[in-house]
Amino acid sequence: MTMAPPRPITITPPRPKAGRAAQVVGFRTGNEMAALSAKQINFHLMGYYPITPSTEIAELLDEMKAAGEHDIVMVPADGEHGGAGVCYGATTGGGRVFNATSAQGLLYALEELPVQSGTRYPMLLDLATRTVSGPLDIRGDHSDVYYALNTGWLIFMARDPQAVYDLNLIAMRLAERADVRLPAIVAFDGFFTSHQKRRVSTFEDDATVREWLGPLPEMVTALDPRHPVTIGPYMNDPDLINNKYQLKLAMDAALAALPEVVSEYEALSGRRHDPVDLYRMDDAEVAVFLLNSAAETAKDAVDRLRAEGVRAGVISPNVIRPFPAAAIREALRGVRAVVLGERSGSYGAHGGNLTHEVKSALQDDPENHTLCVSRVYGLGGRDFYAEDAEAFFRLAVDTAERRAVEVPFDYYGVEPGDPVKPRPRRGTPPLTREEMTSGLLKVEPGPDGRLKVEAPPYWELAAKPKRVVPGHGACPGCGIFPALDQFLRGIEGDVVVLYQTGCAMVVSTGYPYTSHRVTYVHNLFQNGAATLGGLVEMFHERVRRGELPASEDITFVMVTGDGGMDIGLGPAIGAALRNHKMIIVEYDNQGYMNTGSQLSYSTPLGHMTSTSHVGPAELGKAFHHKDTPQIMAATNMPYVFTGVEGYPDDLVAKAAKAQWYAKHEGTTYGKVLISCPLNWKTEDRVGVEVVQAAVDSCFFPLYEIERGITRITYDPEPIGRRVPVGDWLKLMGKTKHLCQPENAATLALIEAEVERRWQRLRARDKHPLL
Ligand SMILES: Cc1ncc(C[n+]2csc(CCOP(=O)(O)OP(=O)(O)O)c2C)c(N)n1
Ligand code: SF4
Ligand SMILES: [Mg+2]
Repeated sequence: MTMAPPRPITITPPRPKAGRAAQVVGFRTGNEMAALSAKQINFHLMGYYPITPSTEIAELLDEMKAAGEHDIVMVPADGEHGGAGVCYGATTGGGRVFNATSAQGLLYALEELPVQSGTRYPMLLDLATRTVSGPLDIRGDHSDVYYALNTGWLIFMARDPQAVYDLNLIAMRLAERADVRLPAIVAFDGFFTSHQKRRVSTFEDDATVREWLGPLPEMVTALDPRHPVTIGPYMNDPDLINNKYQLKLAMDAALAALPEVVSEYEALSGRRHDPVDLYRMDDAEVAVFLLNSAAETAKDAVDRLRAEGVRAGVISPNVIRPFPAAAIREALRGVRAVVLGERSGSYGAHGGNLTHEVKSALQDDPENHTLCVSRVYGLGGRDFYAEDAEAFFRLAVDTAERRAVEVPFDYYGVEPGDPVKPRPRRGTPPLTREEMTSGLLKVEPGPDGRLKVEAPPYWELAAKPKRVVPGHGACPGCGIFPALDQFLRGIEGDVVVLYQTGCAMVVSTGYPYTSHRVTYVHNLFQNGAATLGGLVEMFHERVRRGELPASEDITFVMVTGDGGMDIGLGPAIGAALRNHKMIIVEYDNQGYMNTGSQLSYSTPLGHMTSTSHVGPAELGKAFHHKDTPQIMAATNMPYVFTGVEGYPDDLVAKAAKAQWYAKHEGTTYGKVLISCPLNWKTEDRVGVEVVQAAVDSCFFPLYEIERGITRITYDPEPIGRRVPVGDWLKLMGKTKHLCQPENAATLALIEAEVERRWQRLRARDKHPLL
């Protein structure tokens, strides 16, 4: 069947206001400007996932949403891949869509980006740039945005908070043009721009922004049943190359239309953002080519050098897709030497990506004799001061004087290690298997097919050394390490741990130091289970091949936060279904704490977080907490448990069982509720009390599922300790509002859900087939 032709598209070109619009002056960061422009555009939807340093954008928009300041549907995705999917789906529904991310977030979403551009649905993605892992570093460079160069998205570079705002509006206008229809990225420097306040002007009236964009152009939509369409059909040659050629034509059209859009924006705002920002380039003999905030720094250096008589200038594109090759070629016409500084390498390519694009632009001008020197600088947020810019200019001057490029490509700012300085020494000796084997824990299969654990009172295990030594940077009152320590005491012998990204990982390692006395591996929190699964299989294979001694006996433990069981749920389920012999232990603090207290899917209904605010138009998190133990149990893994620090004997016995099953049968999983004073807004010392109330209210029941059979290991009811859910909620700052009479309906919903899950658990406890 051939596809029905889509409904003809009619576009009403938006008409800009004649003359300047009223503006207000403020003092804002790049993230604030991103959020404000999004609010003023009043996107239909934002799909997002938190990642530093872009997280604030969603947080600010959520705060505004709670206050009723915009109508954007805020969709907290389960990861950036999901977020990009949410955005793509929403654009096929014909509305305006927004996303914001950084670094790994962009990379995790990357494969969706060509889907978006290939089907030509415009949207806006704000990228607070950050270096790509590994190693993990949250500060800014351009290694993330460079990955997007081949995705078919327009890419704008915003040098300061004002440019973030302006380019968001320019990008949307350009992206929605009938001859362009491409998604757009606006990239600004993580922390340098995302978090530093600058003086800015913004349109006083949101209507000005909406008029600037005009009505949403009509596009092929999935929401018109009378005109059914096929979006994203399977496509072979010769059509595919034609499709890609159309993308190229759209980029050409964008480049051609940009000056017009820029001029119209200038008429409205008084600010001009040409495709290439040129500073004192009219008569420049030497120049530096830099993106974003570093270019601003270099302008100061230019003024100093000009006073010395050096004819220096700065070239800095405001857009890199489409690449303004002609404008750059033109700007470099009379320049004798240029230093091309890039905040990202392209390993093995003898220069960053844009070095080659500038060189190829110059190649097309037979008259051009500019000498090009390429330097990678400022990786991982390394500062770039005016002195660094001056060093670049001196390099350009030197090159011009020599009339030759001495070192065409190098890294700038690399510090060789000091060979005299002693290497950091191991603070504590490696643990021996003997000292980690107390011999006090006995686990054996019982007659009913379930394991019998003989364990001493917890205090008798206290002699066992800690596998994580004190000195880590967890907050006072944090429950992570006390709970993990209890759990790990139930595990005998050698352990290899894998930590997914989260507080536990961040506060316990910081190159060149570590708090771990056992071998520790990190992988990003969407993929730890797969990684540990690979390591486990390698271990067994090397033992089988005789490459490792048959006596080697290691227990593999993955430590994850609750957030890691959102974004990493698929790989965790995959590991469980493949049944790798390992333990997954989740510490649940009910939020993404490492990135500043955003909601996770384990955050319960109504709880306040930085992405689930409480205000006239929003009452905390909008959906119930994820029942991760039940999800994992559905993989039919041999052993699932829940635990808390307050019941050490219970937790140790469960750890011992988890170890037995991980050795003999396959994957086991446990969820441990830990106190987090920061997220829960409690005093440091009350963590145990709050966790106890969570258990006694049956919000967090203690139980295990062993070979499919559920057993409640602590029942507060027969001993008269059951308390209402409200008694737990009133203990935390993040939930106090739920105890107010006006929020009784939400409290009732939470109570009903807790009760439903508890009664189901009790039924399962009583009936082995449930
Ligand atoms: C792909 C990707 N997206 C987002 C992030 C940012 N990030 C790192 S840790 C984290 C939250 C972790 O939450 P959780 O697993 O609950 O651990 P916690 O921080 O609460 O200890 C987030 C959002 C990232 N590093 N990589
Ligand atoms: S934010 Fe919470 S989980 Fe993270 S270290 Fe602090 S108390 Fe612990
Ligand atoms: Mg968490």
